[in-house]
Parts: sequence; C-alpha cells; structure tokens
Amino acid sequence: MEGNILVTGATGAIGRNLVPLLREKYGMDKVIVGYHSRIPQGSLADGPKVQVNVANKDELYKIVIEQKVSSIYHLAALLSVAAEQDPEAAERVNTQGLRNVLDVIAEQVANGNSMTGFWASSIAVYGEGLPAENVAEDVVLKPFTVYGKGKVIGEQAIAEFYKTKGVDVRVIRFPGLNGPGKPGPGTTEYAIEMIQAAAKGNHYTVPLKQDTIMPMMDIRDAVRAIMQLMASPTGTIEVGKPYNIAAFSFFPEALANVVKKFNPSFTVDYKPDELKQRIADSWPNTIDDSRARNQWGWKSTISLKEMVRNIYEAAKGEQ
Ligand code: AKB
Repeated sequence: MEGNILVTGATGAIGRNLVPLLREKYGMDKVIVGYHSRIPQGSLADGPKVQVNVANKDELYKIVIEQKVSSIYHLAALLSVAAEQDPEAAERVNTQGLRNVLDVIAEQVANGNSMTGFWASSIAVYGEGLPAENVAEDVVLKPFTVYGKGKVIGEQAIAEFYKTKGVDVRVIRFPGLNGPGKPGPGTTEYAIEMIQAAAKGNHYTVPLKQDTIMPMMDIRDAVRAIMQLMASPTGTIEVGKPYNIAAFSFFPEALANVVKKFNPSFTVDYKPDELKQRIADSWPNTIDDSRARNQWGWKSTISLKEMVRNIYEAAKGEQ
C-alpha cells in the first residue's frame, strides 16, 4: 500500500479491534489512530495518532494531505441510543462526518490520487413492518430512529458517490457487535453489560423483554470481515452496495443461560426501557448474509459461547 490508513473513531469498539489487524498487515507506521474525545490507550497509543473532528471537512482534508492518507476506515459514529438522545450530534458526526469523508475521497480521486474507504452501517437501517426472519439487503428501508435514518442516508450517499464519481467505499451492515471493553450507548450493548456484570459478581437488570431477539456477532469476526472485504478485488464484489454479515441471534434469557455456565450464581431480571425496546423490536431477528458468503467468502467462525468467554474473562481480569 502506497499511502497511509486513517481510522476515524479508532478508540471505539470496532477501531480498537481493527487497528491491530491493520498494523499487523500494513505495519505500525502506516496506520493512524484517529480519535476525538476518547484518548488512545494501551497499544493503540503506540503508533501514529491524530485528533480529528470528522464534522470539520477542512480539518479532515488537512490531515489526509499532511499524513499522506490513501484509505479511510470511517468508524466515528454515535450509536442508536446516543443518537436518539442527541439528534444534532448524530447529524454532525454520523451524517455530516460521512459526507465529509466522501467529499475528501472524491476530491483526491478527481485529482488523480488513488483513495478508498470503509464505512460501518448497521442492522438499524431496517425498520418496523418488515418480516423478522432472514432479511436480505434489498428490502424497503423504513427505520424510525435517528441512527437508522442516518445509516440509510449514508448508504445512499456511498452508492451515489460510487456511481457518479467512482469513489470506492465499501460497506458492511453489522449486527450487534460484542467484545471486551466499556460498551457504547447502543441497543444491542445490553449483551456486553450482562456478561461483564456476571464476571464482576453483580446482578443485571436487562433493559429489554426476555424474549427480544437480535442478530449478534463476536467483534473479532466483525473486524476479520472488514479485512476480508477490503482485500477483495474490485471486480469480484459490488462496490457501493452494503453487505449483511451474520453469525447468530439470541434473546436476553438465552444469553443469561450461557452466561450462567461461567457463573452459576448469576441472576438477571427484566425491566424494559421504552426506547430500547422499541428500537430492538424494529430490528430483524435474523438477517440473510448470502451475498457476502457468495461474493467474498464471508463465514463467521466464533460461537456464542466463545464470545461470552472472551468478554467474561477480560472483565474478570480487570477486577
Ligand atoms: C446499536 O445497538 O446501536 C449498535 C448497532 C446494532 O448498530 N450496536
């Protein structure tokens, strides 16, 4: 790779797990940790890093030029609950932030410089009124959330930039991603909270009904998918179109039963939060990822039990 890679939102859940893989593949000095308010810690702090406000296009452009960036993995975003609570921040960071990334890449491409990108979409694009099972990419999208609407606008902008300006930004629609570390203010994040509570010997009150099913995945599978999609030759995939990826789906009571295998005295109760429950109910139970499987060989490898073990052991180690 000629230029450097900028990862925006690199201190978030996906970034923390993706940066080490990128550095392993391309070298420490080639991967720049882009952060905003959360300062990089541990190994993330070791290599190049830059504070970046993605809502400020001039600042982003300056970094791209000065740091010789030729690929942006754009992960800076507010999650579903945070976006609902602060729609203006969601508009700035999620919608305008992506728009700025696309504009900067388009400008570079127009100047004859090769530049690509990755963007994280979500099952939040789906909305109420859809069939719940095995939902493919190509259905009518009617999310009610600020977050979901932003993801739909983002996917459409990426498709448009590809069609009209030849901008190659690849997109995955992620299910709930689960890994060690403090979970963000989302809807699927109850799962991480539950496992961490069990590891610390605490009771957990689930903010959803016990049978609320959502598609989920181990974060390590998710970042492997990003590496795989980004390494796929252009002619073999549909650039500008989002790909679903799936691993397994579960509901809180089923997760609690797996968690109890690690801590038999763990207890939960259920006190649904109105917003989280409505969001979760509007998302599919299961999604169809056959396009990703057929076109670039996607396959999940980490089971629910292994996902729980990873988060549980990390949380135990922190005590
Ligand atoms: C959230 O719940 O907000 C995220 C997501 C599925 O996009 N985890």
